[in-house]
This record gives sequence, C-alpha cells and structure tokens, in this order.
Amino acid sequence: MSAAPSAARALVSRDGAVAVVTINRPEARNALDAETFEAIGQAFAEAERDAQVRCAILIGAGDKAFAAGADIKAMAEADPTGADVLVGHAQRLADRLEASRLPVIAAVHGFALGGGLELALACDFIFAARGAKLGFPEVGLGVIPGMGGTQRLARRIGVPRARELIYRGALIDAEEAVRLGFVNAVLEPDALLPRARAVAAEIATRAPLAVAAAKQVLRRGVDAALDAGVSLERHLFASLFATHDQKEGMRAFIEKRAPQWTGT
Ligand code: CO8
Repeated sequence: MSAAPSAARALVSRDGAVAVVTINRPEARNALDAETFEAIGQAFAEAERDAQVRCAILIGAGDKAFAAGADIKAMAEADPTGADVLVGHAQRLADRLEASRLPVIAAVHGFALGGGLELALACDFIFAARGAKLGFPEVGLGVIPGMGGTQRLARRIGVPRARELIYRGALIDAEEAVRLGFVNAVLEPDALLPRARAVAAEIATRAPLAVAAAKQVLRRGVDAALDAGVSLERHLFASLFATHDQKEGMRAFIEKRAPQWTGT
C-alpha cells in the first residue's frame, strides 16, 4: 500500500486497484471549506491519473464524521456573490465525482450532513456504519442544500420523501437511510471500510470500459426519457464491441479461462 498526502485537507492512498480518498479535517468534523473542496478534487485527480486505479472510496478522517457539511464559519458573512462563488466550487466537485472515470463508493460513518451528504450523494453509492447520522440541516441555518443535494436526493428517493427530509432539517440514522433508498447497506463500524474495499476490489476485477459505460448510462440515462436512456444503453452496448476487452471477455468465457483486461 502506498500513501501520499496530496494536500493536507485530503489524502489519497492506493491498495492494488482501489484508491481511498480521505477528507482530512477531523478537528472540524471534516467541515468543507474552499481549501478542503480543492484538496478533495486534487486527490481524485491523482487517483484518476494512476492507470492502476479502477475504483475509489471516499471516507472522512477521524471517528466522528464523514463530513459535517460546508464550513459554516467560512460562509456565514458571505454576500450572494460570494456565496455563488463558494457554491460554484462545491458543485464542481460534486459534478466531478459523478463524472469521474472511477466508480466511487462513499463509506460514511458518524455525521454526513449538508454538503457532506451532498458529496456522498454524488458518489456512485453509499455504505454507512451503524450509528451514522445523515441529513440536511440547512433550513435550520437559513439556507438550502447547494451542492446538488436537492436534485440528487429527489432523484434517488422521490420528491415527496426528499421534501420531508429537507423541509424538516432532521437527521436520520443509517437504517432509515437504507429504508428510504439512498444508502445501500448498513455495516458495523469495523466492517465499513473492509466491506467498501472488498466491493471496490470486486468492481476493479471487471472490464474497466464496461464499468465506465455502465456508470455513464446509469448517470445520464436515468435522468432522460426512457426511450433516450434505452437508446444510450444500446449505443454504449454496441460500442463496447469495438474494444479488446469485449473480445477478450467473451473468448475467455468460451475458452474457460480468466480474462486479461487491457482497458482498451
Ligand atoms: N462548519 C464549521 N465548523 C464545524 C462544522 C461546520 N459545518 N461542523 C462542526 N464544526 C466544528 C465546530 O464548530 C467545532 O469547532 P470548535 O472546536 O472550534 O468549536 C468542531 O467542529 C467540533 O464540532 P462540535 O463541537 O459541534 O462537535 P459535536 O460532536 O458536538 O457535534 C455536529 C457534531 C452535530 C456535526 C455539529 O458540529 C454540527 O451540527 N455541525 C454543523 C452541521 C451542519 O449544520 N451542517 C450543514 C452546513 S451548511 C451546508 O453544508 C450547505 C452546503 C451548501 C453547498 C456548499 C457551499 C460552500
């Protein structure tokens, strides 16, 4: 395992084909200020540049929080123009995770609130530790989620349930988040990272271009009309037949051997 700080506020390490990006501001419950947003983006860029990396996990440092939201102290006195700049940075990071070539698993423990939850929702899926608290407290601060959280939550769990969570500003536990449908599984705290690593490692054994195509169609297709989504699926399915890995995967099945992916 190699570990190298890409910036103080976020760390990236690699174990085989799996990169772990850590939000690293535990003394502030990993609250997200401009420097932290920037550092997380850089950490992902580093992971994406590494051709060996096929899947990523996003976690928070310390035992208290994944991330307790955007840094309230840093934005409290902002005017609308300043807030627009801040939220622009934040949204770009969420969009970047969603569009990453890497599938990203959010492994959430402790608090995942406001912008912290929005970051998790921009990942491909979320595992949560028992005891985690998730929610959007923004309306209790006089604002609303601003990193795409209203839209991503509503798309995952439906508008009425998203309305309830956002209007109430209430925190819910991991079990409730699974029931609502935006967390995939609840794990014992000690099992959270091992399970995320195991699933990431499993994804990393699959044909990279096929996983990337699946990510793309699930991201873009589900927001489109059904026929447009199905048509994108057809296009991506057919285009994979131009790849080495499609030939390799199918030949390996026929020849009863393990496939050797080249990512081409
Ligand atoms: N911002 C700034 N500092 C924070 C934040 C935060 N979001 N959360 C915690 N901290 C700091 C505390 O101020 C405290 O600092 P200090 O030691 O200097 O007093 C330290 O972290 C530890 O916090 P607590 O003592 O409060 O720790 P507890 O374990 O008692 O409580 C909680 C943990 C429940 C997470 C509590 O800290 C809390 O409620 N935090 C705020 C949660 C919140 O409201 N989040 C939403 C923020 S708004 C948002 O995310 C909008 C996103 C919009 C898009 C992005 C635009 C940039």
